[in-house]
Amino acid sequence: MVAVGSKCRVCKAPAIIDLPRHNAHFCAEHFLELCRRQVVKAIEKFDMLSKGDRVLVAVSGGKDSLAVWDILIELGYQADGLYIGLGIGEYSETSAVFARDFAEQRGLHLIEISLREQYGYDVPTAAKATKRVPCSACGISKRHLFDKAALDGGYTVLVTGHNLDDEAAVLLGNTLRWDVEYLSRQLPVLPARDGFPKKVKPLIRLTEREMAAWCIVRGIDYLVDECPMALGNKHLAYKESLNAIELQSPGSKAAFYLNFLDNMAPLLSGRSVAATDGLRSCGSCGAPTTGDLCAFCRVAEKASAHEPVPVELVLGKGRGRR
Ligand code: Q46
Ligand code: ZN
Ligand code: ZN
Repeated sequence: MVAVGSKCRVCKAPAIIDLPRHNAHFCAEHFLELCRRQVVKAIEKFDMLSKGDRVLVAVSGGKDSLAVWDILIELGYQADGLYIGLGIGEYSETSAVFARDFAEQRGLHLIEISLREQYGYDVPTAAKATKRVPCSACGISKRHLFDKAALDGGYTVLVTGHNLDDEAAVLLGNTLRWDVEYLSRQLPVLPARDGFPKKVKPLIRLTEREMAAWCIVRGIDYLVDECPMALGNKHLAYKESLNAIELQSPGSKAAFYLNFLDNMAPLLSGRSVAATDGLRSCGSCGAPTTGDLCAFCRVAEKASAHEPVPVELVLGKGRGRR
């Protein structure tokens, strides 16, 4: 991770990581400090959280969501975790173990929801039954259950572990299509509104590599494997393209996304035409929707009536847009 003999920029102790975009090396202690500082900066700048908030962290068992939960607890926030069993074969079984172990070892509260046990379907079956790409069926299910768990549990904010790489990749995709609607909604904070909790992304100033390093230094075991459904999707290709640019020109990725937030997002504010008025209650679950039934209930209705589909049948079909 770092050249032999490199020294920490702050204390001159042997470095454990080099961060080309900061043009510096760091020891373990000062690397952790830098990560905490970046999270605090994001939280303060975008008014994401206050100490009185009851925080619910969406936890997947991967590095980002466990790291953000860990950092928020360290920073003194009151934060519970939420894990959703998506039924994606071995990937889901293993990810659940990492999420549970993390919570148990630290005495934290983890809420668990199983799509199959509680709603009678899983992501592979939903993909097949609704003829959607798996990530689209998955996203609809996760978003609905995150919102519901946050509101039912009386949480004031829902936190997700989206990092700088994730957000920059989505931004690249939206920019390549000049998708003004998506661009105008690509913000690190979505305020609470009727039927939706406030949603925030405190890791937007930290990269995937930094979050992996955070977990290693802090002794957090996480699921390294990507979801098998993500294989071959455009999002990964965008990440690779941005990494190639970053290698040539360190700091480009952060500038691309963070300067978008500073310079471009304000120009787009108010451009979203997504229906915010005229929402009514879903006839089945009561969630806000434009139709009679919300997207989740439509997916759940079809998928739960379908015979279970093994994960291998729908592998590598790619992810929908966010
Ligand atoms: S879990 Fe679900 Fe992701 Fe897997 S099926 Fe796609 S959306 S890739 S973050
Ligand atoms: Zn140091
Ligand atoms: Zn519904």
